[in-house]
Amino acid sequence: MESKHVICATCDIACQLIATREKGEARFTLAGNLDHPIAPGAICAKGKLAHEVFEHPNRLTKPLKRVGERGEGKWEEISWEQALGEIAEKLQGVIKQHGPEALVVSSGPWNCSTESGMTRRFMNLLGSPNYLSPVALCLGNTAAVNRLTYGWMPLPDFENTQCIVMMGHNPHNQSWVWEYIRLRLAEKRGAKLICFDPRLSQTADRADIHLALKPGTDGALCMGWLRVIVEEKLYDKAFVKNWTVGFDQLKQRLAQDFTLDKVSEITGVSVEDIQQSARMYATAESAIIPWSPITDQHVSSTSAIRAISILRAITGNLDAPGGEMLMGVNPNIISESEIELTQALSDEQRKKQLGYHQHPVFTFKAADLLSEHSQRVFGIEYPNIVKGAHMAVPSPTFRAMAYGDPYPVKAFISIANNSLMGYGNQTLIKEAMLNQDLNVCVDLFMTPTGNLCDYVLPGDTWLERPNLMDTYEWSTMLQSSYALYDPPAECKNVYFFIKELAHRMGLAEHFPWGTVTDLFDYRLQPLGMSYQEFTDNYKMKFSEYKYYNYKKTGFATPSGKVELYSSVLEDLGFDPLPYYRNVPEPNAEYPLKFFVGLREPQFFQSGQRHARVLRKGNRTPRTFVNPIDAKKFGLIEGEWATIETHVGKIHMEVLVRDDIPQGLIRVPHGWWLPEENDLGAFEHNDGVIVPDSEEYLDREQGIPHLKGVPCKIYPRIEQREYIGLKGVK
Ligand SMILES: Nc1nc2c(c(=O)[nH]1)N[C@H]1C(S)=C(S)[C@@H](COP(=O)(O)OP(=O)(O)OC[C@H]3O[C@@H](n4cnc5c(=O)[nH]c(N)nc54)[C@H](O)[C@@H]3O)O[C@H]1N2
Ligand SMILES: Nc1nc2c(c(=O)[nH]1)N[C@H]1C(S)=C(S)[C@@H](COP(=O)(O)OP(=O)(O)OC[C@H]3O[C@@H](n4cnc5c(=O)[nH]c(N)nc54)[C@H](O)[C@@H]3O)O[C@H]1N2
Ligand code: SF4
Ligand SMILES: [Mo]
Repeated sequence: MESKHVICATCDIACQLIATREKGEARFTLAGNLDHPIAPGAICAKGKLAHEVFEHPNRLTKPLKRVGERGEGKWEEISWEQALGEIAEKLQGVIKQHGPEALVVSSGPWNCSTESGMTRRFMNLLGSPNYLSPVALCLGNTAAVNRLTYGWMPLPDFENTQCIVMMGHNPHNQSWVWEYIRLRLAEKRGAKLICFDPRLSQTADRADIHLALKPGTDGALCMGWLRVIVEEKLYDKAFVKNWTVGFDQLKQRLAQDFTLDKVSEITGVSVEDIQQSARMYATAESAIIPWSPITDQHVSSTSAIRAISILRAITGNLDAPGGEMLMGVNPNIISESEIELTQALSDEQRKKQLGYHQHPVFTFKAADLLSEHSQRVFGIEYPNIVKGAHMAVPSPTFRAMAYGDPYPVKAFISIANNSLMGYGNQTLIKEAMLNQDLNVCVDLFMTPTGNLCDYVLPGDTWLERPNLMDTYEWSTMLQSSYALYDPPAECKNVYFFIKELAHRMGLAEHFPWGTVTDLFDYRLQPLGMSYQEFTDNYKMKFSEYKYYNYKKTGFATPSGKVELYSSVLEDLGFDPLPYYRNVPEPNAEYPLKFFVGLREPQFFQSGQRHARVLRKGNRTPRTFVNPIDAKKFGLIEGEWATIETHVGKIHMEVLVRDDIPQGLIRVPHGWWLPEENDLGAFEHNDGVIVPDSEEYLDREQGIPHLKGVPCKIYPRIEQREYIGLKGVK
């Protein structure tokens, strides 16, 4: 029997799987690795059934060139040679006329991870600062905000901790299983669990304390915790004295703006529950607040994430056993950040980054204020932690693409990202794409984004490519993955696309690696091994990590300390202390709120909707409504309803559930119907009803609010026939 290890890249958690096949068999069988040192056995249905998803008849196998109007779905098959030649020529034309900043690339951070920083290398060498990533709405923005406080993004020490705080975040056996297993093992060991969630989620149901807060109010609840911890002197006095700046200002802010009665009013959590939970967290021997995507998607995300990072720091949990580890980049591999050649981008071009002036926290404007400090502590000026650092801001970028303000953007490349559906204000993104001279995407399937493109290029899958993964510059773990098969027909690796385009744009000398394996050989030079040797010898490799590094190096902030009062935010012209802000409250016209989320067990984000094997468990987009609201708004389980905000409307099937509080409904992300002629992205995706005007954007980062937007819901008026699963193979 043959056995090989692979990394699943269907979602972003990267479970390590074992692929086995008997002699003579064509296909490998995939299973979780029971010997995994941290998350034994992790796998979900999406990983297990990857073959069915990837061998699907809808898989793109040849480069396609648009022959009809954009969106009409008429294509001709062309060669890579022709596609690359024409794309390069058009891109050169755009750059000649409008400058390199007229190119925007939106790159899905995870699935194409074998590009190893090449996309940004290409852009930096060309001179475009306008790299965009959907991690702006996920871990990327958290990493940027964490850096403001203590210079890096911490990794929770699940294995040694005594207390875990889950802010909404709800991993389970079909969602981020790798993390779920670590969480369950910690719970089994006796670690306490506190959960913030408006709804009774699986995690909330197991928690020692469930705080059923109102959506969007996590930041305020954290300020309530800080108030209790400061007032009751539950903080680590020596750490605060020696390693922080701004404690007195923080104390004053808490005293003035965050009485417990006020926090209770904002959050809907009782004063006693705030006190009891804060004490449980602060007095635990060690505690973690694992990153939560929920606080990435609030109108006051920056403040919420800052409050979380301050909690970690003043309770003495930074870089401490069972706390939050500040690891720095992996010393065994040339980091993506180094490969990206960020220094090649001139100051003049950096300042043109879209969003730089309005919402600077994850743009170059903030990164430039931290670069010398990162260099001092971690030996790297521009760490691109989780591929979300120093990037352009989505809303200003799509506005520039649509309206040419502040300057024209005329070429758009989308790599392993369903860009049309993966940000706020989908109507604007469509307008933006329609106003381009060139739209290109690289994907496995035709998507609503691809449908608006001029060229659609066929990618390879994680079963078909080698991979090396260094946790997106976040920790010192390195994993490798074998390619089990050759990619079918004309399917190619993202590295191939970038390299070939770069060669045609006059950048050949900077892309000397023939294949992605050559590139991995280069990246592994610090370890003195080739990719093949590494993969034959290791499934994963950890580098030694010692706690309390900061005692030797200080923190990678301007003061060298943990900045409770952020000098970077102050320099950028924002409030240096966390504050609370929310979107407008429901009113007579929009009496409810919706949150985007509760990930679909069967799919990753907007993916896999074409695959019957997964769709049969989840046929249609479904909103969850409380029984009282269902009655009030005339909704019937199993029938279609329309959900409307002041920017758009979409349609979903109704599911009546009593785990949703009254006044709040759930809208899932990523729904379209590949089997329908119009693909359904404008009928069903959350992005259509997510506003991106300033009152719905986080001030400091400009990301949209997904957790509690005023809306209305009513039975669908014009019913429509869907092909449904009949059309799904
Ligand atoms: N409106 C809205 N936007 C969101 C979110 C939301 O809830 N609502 N969630 C945000 C979050 S949390 C995240 S993490 C991001 C996720 O953003 P992404 O990870 O970019 O997810 P998708 O937008 O679904 O696009 C992924 C695309 O990659 C393709 N793909 C999959 N595997 C491969 C591969 O191996 N090679 C290639 N070439 N293509 C591949 C899929 O077919 C799919 O079209 O989106 C963010 N954006
Ligand atoms: N099967 C599957 N797994 C996935 C994904 C997928 O698409 N499919 N996507 C992956 C990705 S990229 C991400 S980012 C994660 C996201 O996954 P999670 O972090 O688990 O997020 P959700 O599943 O959207 O929702 C989790 C909970 O947030 C609660 N919630 C809603 N609003 C708020 C609020 O304002 N505050 C708090 N505290 N709670 C709130 C909801 O009630 C819900 O129970 O899932 C990952 N795992
Ligand atoms: S949770 Fe599922 S989809 Fe995500 S990496 Fe693991 S097996 Fe793959
Ligand atoms: Mo995410």
